[in-house]
Amino acid sequence: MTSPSTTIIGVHAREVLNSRGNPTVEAEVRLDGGGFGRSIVPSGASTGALEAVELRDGGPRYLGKGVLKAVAHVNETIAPRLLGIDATRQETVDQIMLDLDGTPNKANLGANAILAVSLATARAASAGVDLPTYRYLGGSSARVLPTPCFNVINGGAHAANSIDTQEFMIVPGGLPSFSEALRAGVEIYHSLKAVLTSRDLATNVGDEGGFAPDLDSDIAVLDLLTEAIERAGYVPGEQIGFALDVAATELYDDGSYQLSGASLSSDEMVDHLASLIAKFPIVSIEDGLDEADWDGWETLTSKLGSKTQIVGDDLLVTNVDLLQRAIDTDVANAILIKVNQIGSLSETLHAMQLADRASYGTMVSHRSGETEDSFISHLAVATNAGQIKTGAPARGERTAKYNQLLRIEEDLGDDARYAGWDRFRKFI
Ligand code: 2PG
Ligand code: MG
Repeated sequence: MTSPSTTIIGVHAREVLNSRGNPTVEAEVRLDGGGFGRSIVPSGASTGALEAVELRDGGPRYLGKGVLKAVAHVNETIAPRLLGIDATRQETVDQIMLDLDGTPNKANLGANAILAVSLATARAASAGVDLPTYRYLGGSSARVLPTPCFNVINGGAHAANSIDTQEFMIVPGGLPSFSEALRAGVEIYHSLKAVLTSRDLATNVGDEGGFAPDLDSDIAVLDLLTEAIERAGYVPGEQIGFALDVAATELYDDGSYQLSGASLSSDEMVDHLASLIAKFPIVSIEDGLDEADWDGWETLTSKLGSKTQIVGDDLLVTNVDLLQRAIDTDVANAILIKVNQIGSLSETLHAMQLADRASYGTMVSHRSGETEDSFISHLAVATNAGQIKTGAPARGERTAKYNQLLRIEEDLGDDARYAGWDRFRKFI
């Protein structure tokens, strides 16, 4: 019996739209044995300065946000070089593209061009060997359904409201399975809407599907969420915890942090976060400080790192060199994983492997500008990451990921394990 052939015979890209109505790159890869894979690249709003370059056309078309250059790079430069390569050799495929680009940050071809092909290759290869993508990438040990962190209140760069902290997430770690956790998240989301309505607060939503009312402090938001959780019949601190993404790089201005009308030093920010942890069951804090404030991050980690997860996003941008620096200096204890921050699947997996070796947590993440592509759901299970954040349990581009996790849970059957609180330092 011969094995199915996984040789690449076609690579094609086109311009499509993301959830913010901006263009993005979609790529397709075809194999000679019939395998086919497609992927679409997401896009951030609160981006780290050291992220790989998202190539946009400029000019009047789509207000400068067109991606025809990146599309042409796939069709004219990348495609001819990948024909004849075995799609199951992901490292080879990615390395060919990195070499073609030749820059440290993918500025020539664009990380959007490279990533689209990288992920489509993995999809085509899994189709070529007739395996779901999570199993193809993760092998027989892939079976952990991640704990979802639902971003139910949006602020910062993701909403036009008065809330400075970017994301307030509810974390149903105390439920027995992923599907039950999802149900709890949905029930609390609807309960939150009722609480907002009863207070005459707006129920419009931000970029990630969470509500975007005007509230004037982090405590006011967390009090509201506590009420919503209780009204839905759940117990905060037992079944449900909180996670924050402060996205503090966006709040940092001229040496201080502008939060809820106050101007705070780095130490005062840490004190503020410590006071929130003391009052609420917070299991994770992402980007509590600016991406360049490495000294502050050391203080943040030493003061709060034993009590809660400290996640580096803009600080680490899914980059092994920055993660190594964090490990060496005892900064953070978890890394946010965003495929388009680094721009290829192989490099994403390298960052996750390094994090694992250093006992850093890994939270797989969407972007605020998303698409119907649910690759990250497969990635989270393949790597047993144990955590995912992909917005509120509402809006199609967010539910696409949660729905894909439901399918994977069903596919795994009795083998499925729910991460629950496993990956968190819970409420110490
Ligand atoms: C973040 C992300 C995703 P953006 O900061 O973690 O929630 O936002 O995609 O805008 O960078
Ligand atoms: Mg973030």
